[in-house]
Amino acid sequence: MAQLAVLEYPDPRLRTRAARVTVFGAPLDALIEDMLQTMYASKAIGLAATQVDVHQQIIVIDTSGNASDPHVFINPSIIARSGLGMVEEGCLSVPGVYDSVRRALRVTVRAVDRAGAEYERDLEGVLAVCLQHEMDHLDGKLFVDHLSWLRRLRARRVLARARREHAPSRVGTAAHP
Ligand code: K1U
Ligand code: ZN
Repeated sequence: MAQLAVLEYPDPRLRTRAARVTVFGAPLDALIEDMLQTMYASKAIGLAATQVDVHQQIIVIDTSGNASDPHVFINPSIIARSGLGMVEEGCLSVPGVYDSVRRALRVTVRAVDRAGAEYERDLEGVLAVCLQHEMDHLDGKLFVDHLSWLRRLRARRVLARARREHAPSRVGTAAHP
């Protein structure tokens, strides 16, 4: 298993629309294991393949808090939704930015599992919200795209400040003092 690098906003690869998975088997299983490891190591509750620069419709989610309930959604589509609420979200690809997005609180998803078998599942609460967030990634969309321009501006400032604070300090050389 390997921990994968996560793309960060404004990387244009995050805007790629993912293709449907058509080939199942060992390479897909290995990618899913790597995505789960990456999600757990990052203390996240979800991860879309887009975020690790793989542009196929694959999502992993585990909202248990103790890595005990992994869900895998391949080629997902939402076939029913109900209830609306404002829910605070974060994103590994937009580190340090948290804001509220209006989402359906209950959804029914149709997807296929690692073996290629189709299933339907009713989801609610944080699981439903996380699935919508991750499906946006597969469409090349980020949660900040749902915000007003003022809140997006604030998010960009938070990101810029975080990058300045985490940037390695420059050490001068004789040629470039
Ligand atoms: O980047 C991602 O897609 C993962 C993201 C998923 C997500 C979090 C909150 C609401 C919707 C979708 C994260 O897990 S970011 C990590 C984080 O900030 C968080 C972790 C647990 C609960 C809430 C937020
Ligand atoms: Zn995200």
